[in-house]
Amino acid sequence: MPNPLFDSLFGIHAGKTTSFLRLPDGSALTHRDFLEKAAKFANFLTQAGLKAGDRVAVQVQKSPEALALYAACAQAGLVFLPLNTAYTVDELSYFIENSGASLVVCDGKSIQELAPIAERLGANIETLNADGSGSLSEGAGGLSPTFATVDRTGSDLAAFLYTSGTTGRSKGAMLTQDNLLSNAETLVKEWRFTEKDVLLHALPVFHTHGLFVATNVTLAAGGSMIFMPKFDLDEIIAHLPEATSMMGVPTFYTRLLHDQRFTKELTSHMRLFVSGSAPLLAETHVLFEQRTGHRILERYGMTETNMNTSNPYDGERRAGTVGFPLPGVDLKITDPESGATLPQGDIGQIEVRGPNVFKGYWQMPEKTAAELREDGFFITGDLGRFDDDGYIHIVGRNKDLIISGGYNIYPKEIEIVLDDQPYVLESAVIGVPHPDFGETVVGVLVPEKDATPDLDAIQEAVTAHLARFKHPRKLIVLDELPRNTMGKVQKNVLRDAYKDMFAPA
Ligand code: MCA
Ligand code: AMP
Repeated sequence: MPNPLFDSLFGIHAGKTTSFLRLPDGSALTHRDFLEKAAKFANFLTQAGLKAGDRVAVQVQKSPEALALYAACAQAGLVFLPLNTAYTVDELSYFIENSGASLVVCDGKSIQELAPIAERLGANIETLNADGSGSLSEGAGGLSPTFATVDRTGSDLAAFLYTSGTTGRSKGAMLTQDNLLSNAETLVKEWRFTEKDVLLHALPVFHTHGLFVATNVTLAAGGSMIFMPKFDLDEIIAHLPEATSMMGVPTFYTRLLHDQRFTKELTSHMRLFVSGSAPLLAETHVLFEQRTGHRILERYGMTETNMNTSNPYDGERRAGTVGFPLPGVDLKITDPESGATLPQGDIGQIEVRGPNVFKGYWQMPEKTAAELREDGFFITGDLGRFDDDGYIHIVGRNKDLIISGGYNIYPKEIEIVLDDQPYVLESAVIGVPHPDFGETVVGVLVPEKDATPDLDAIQEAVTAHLARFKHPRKLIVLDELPRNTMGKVQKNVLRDAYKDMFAPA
């Protein structure tokens, strides 16, 4: 019975006794071990009553079992909904409620807080800990290591990824089997992945980059991964000699460059370094080549679209650009006001269309219609231009977004919390350059007349509501916000005023 995503990424490896996941402690999991774990989970999930199309919300630490749960959802036709481990209970409640998840899988440490929420929302709850233990593994342990794969078509939903927006309300991006599979297959070809590849995997597996790019590409190629729980400089340096390739956000590469152990010798055997999720400074690209002799391959994607463009594997990887549209992806630069395609070289908004582009936002037809045109073009909110050789340069954003260490942060979400605090009249949240994270969050507050907001209490309130990576690293109090003649807050003026706040001394 066909299930394109499961068959092409996982099923093809059935019975293989070659390593799929190599763990930092030296142990390894073969494809067969991995698929057996996945099948047991799939049996457990279906016996618990889950049916094709049901959503499974997952907030767990990175582990082989976390990945097996993704495979299990694919095999059972369930919609996998991975969630950042940094999200607070407040944030999680929204995702569980909005998605109508039938099952929540969380770390044992969160069960007390999440169980009442799951119950209120009518979802079951299971635990999966970083070491693979928990009620999910216990329940699945005695079940069959084979599972009759559930029939699906390419247009069926495979995953939801939540992405925030300018209104501060997160939207569930609905990704189909075809979206994920077409992109993985394209990237395998473009980046020349084969079964000989060993990918150093230090990204989280709850976002596109670590899950649908790094993992799916390795699976589609039949390669293996050195599966690190997180980015740890010492561990990366220790395991680089066993790898052929690595994918990371720019912070990975700037941190490596700051370490003198990261040398040409250490990387001479490597085939490929890929960067994405945030702009890689041309300066980092150049320093990396000087140090290692490798040119980082930069690509550009989004949660809603997976990967859109890539620098070439063969041919010039041009610093400061994101390369060319991937095969099958149409990309145009348009006038943000009229939507008309602009002449070659002009700066405008980037729109993309292709098999990679998502199906829309879950139960948000107006938001979908505002960003996804009827002819299939998705308005990315990024600003860019083609250069004379057809390379795409991303020059800015037409959306109020901060990217810190590869994580997206929508200022509105933070402003809503800040505006709600005692003695705060209004606020503006901006991103300023940061040497490690690329950008970081700064909150500007205007107090009510003759009042003095308590900044410590405000930080506490932020902590209660929002994931740590979204917290302002600095709060600034101003008498008023700069505004243009239309009354709109001029965030560019604020960004300019505080641009050197985190500059190295
Ligand atoms: C951790 N912290 C952060 C971040 N990460 N703060 C701001 N931005 C971050 N990205 C917090 C920690 O909670 C900690 O808080 C403090 O900052 C310092 O943590 P540190 O130990 O330095 O951080 P880390 O644990 O080493 O993590 C940094 C990291 C990580 C390795 C850059 O954030 C990471 O793996 N980022 C990758 C994100 C990613 O996968 N993005 C892809 C999205 P405290 O002060 O309490 O100690 S997919 C996407 O964007 C599209 C589709 C695409 O094109 O790929
Ligand atoms: P997300 O919402 O997490 O999917 O992040 C997508 C956004 O990350 C894009 O809209 C871009 O603004 C940004 N992005 C991803 N890759 C790159 C890149 N190589 N250069 C610049 N920005 C990027």
